[in-house]
This record gives sequence, C-alpha cells and structure tokens, in this order.
Amino acid sequence: MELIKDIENISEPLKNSVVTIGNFDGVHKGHQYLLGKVIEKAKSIDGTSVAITFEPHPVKVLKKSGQLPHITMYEQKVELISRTGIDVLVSIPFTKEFASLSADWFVEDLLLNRIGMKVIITGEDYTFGKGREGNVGFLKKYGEKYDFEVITGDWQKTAGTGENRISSTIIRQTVMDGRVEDAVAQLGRYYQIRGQVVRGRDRGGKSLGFPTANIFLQDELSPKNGVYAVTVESGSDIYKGVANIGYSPTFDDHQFTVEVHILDFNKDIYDRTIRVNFVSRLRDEKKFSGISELSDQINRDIDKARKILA
Ligand code: RBF
Ligand code: MG
Repeated sequence: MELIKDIENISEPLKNSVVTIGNFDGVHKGHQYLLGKVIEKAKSIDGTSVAITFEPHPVKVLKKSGQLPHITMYEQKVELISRTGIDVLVSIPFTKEFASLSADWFVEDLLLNRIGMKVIITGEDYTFGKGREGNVGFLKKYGEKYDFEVITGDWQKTAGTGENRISSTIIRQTVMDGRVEDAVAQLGRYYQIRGQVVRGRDRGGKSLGFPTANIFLQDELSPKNGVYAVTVESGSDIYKGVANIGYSPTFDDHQFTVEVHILDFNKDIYDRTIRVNFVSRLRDEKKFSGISELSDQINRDIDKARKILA
C-alpha cells in the first residue's frame, strides 16, 4: 500500500481510481466490507483502489469539546487498512481550513484532478465539504457531468448480522461496557490498545509479587475498569498476560492506571511501545482488605487467564 500524506505530492491522477472516504476509526467489519468492495471494483476495471481518510479525526477539530476516544490510533489504522489490500491510502491533515473548502473544490480539485476518480463508493448518508453541502445527490449530478460512477449502500448493515449494524459508535460502547468478547465479532480481531510503558509506583513487583507494565494511553479508548485476560505484543514477540484497568482501590492512590502483568516474563521494557489485545473480561476491580488477599486473587486471575489463553 502506498500512503500519501500530502495531496500536493500526487503529480498525476491515479489510474482508474475507485475511491471511498471515511474516518475508518476501528477499521471494523463494516469498513473492511466496504474496502473489500472498493478493491473488487478496482480489479474489475484494472484500476487503483483508494481510501481517503482524515487525521486527526474531524470531530476533534470541529467540536469545542473535541474529545473522542479512538478505537484505533493512527498507526494501527494505517496498518489495518494496509492489510485489507487497498492500493493507496490518502491521509489528509484535517484542519479548520480544510473543513471550510467547498464541496465543488472537494470533487473537482481533490477527487477528479488529483485522484483521478472513476468510481466512488460511499454510504447513503455521506456528506462532505463546507456546511455539509456535498451529499450523494450532489455526487450523482457531478458524476453525470464528469463521467464517474457513484455506488452507495448501507455497508454497516450489510456487514452486520441481521439487525445488528456495525458502527464505530456501537463498538466504542461495547468496549466501554467491558464486553471485549463481543467486540471481536464487530472488529474481526481483539480490541487492542497501544502505549508506551512508563514507570509506575514500583509496588507491584516489590510488595505484591506481580510486577506490571504501566501503559501511557493517549486518547485511545480504554475498556471498562476491571481485570482482563490479554495477549501482549512487543516488537515481534507475543506474550500472555493479565491486565488491570482502574484505580487500585486497595491502595489510596486515586490514580487511573492501565497496567499489565506479563506471564513468565522478567525483562525490562520501560519506554517500549507495547500492544495489548483484550481477550476476555475476568472481573470487576475490588477493594481488598490487604495485600495478601489481593495477591491471592491475582493468582486466581492468572490461573483463569492461562486456561482462556491456552
Ligand atoms: N488492585 C486493586 O486494588 N483491586 C483489584 O481488584 C486489583 N486487581 C488486579 C488484578 C491484576 C491481574 C493486576 C495485575 C493488578 C490488580 N490490581 C488491583 C492492581 C494492583 O493494586 C497494582 O498492580 C499494584 O498496586 C501496583 O500498582
Ligand atoms: Mg484501540
């Protein structure tokens, strides 16, 4: 896959390009289905499959309270889109200025002149350009004038099962509820977070007997507080682990942490970026009467996790 971060770098229009546009947060089954359609169509006309996305997420730029936890941070999103087999990913830096460009500019300058669009595949409710003046009707009118095809569908529904649509909003809720097992069906993989290992209170190893890697999250969505069976990826290595998300109420820290105890592991991984895949929710976080009660419980968590991850 070719990643284009600056549209000025597209010197000549891409060949017979089949385009889709979206935020693709999560690159979930609905996105995967749509991207598959784009690839299939591009093959049929000997063309180029193109996904256009925005970074950062437009909501963060346009809304005052622009807080939206990401299902996938940028790097994971790019990796996942690349894995679908899309030829070109155009990642447009989303700014207020970009948002103020007209729908005419968007189609003529960006999609036709730069990207060489021959086909666009979008959702039925897709809108774009300043004040959302661009929509499917707008595209179809342009399509007749400039000879490109507009294909629309309710992809989130088609990709779902029965009445269950697949959407980023639904997945955010699923993860926030701690239902990480259900997220698998919607994402087509385990829910993952990525972050740098930072120094914690050094209590886990020394007094509890279970050292943990504390993970610094940017604005990535964290599953509901509690304890989970996880796998941990560090570079090309993969390990089993148990994660705890929350405030460690047994102690009086009142500090939110995402931490993972990696099984059968004793390396120093400070400052490394690790990836944590949530396989199964084990329990709620609890306040224990003392360190030994908590450590007994963590031993049971580990036994359970070993069985689940075996
Ligand atoms: N702390 C709690 O106060 N209550 C818990 O239920 C709890 N469960 C945990 C489960 C696991 C698998 C792990 C690794 C940690 C857990 N902790 C819990 C956090 C623990 O207090 C913390 O790792 C140490 O205090 C070091 O910061
Ligand atoms: Mg994530």
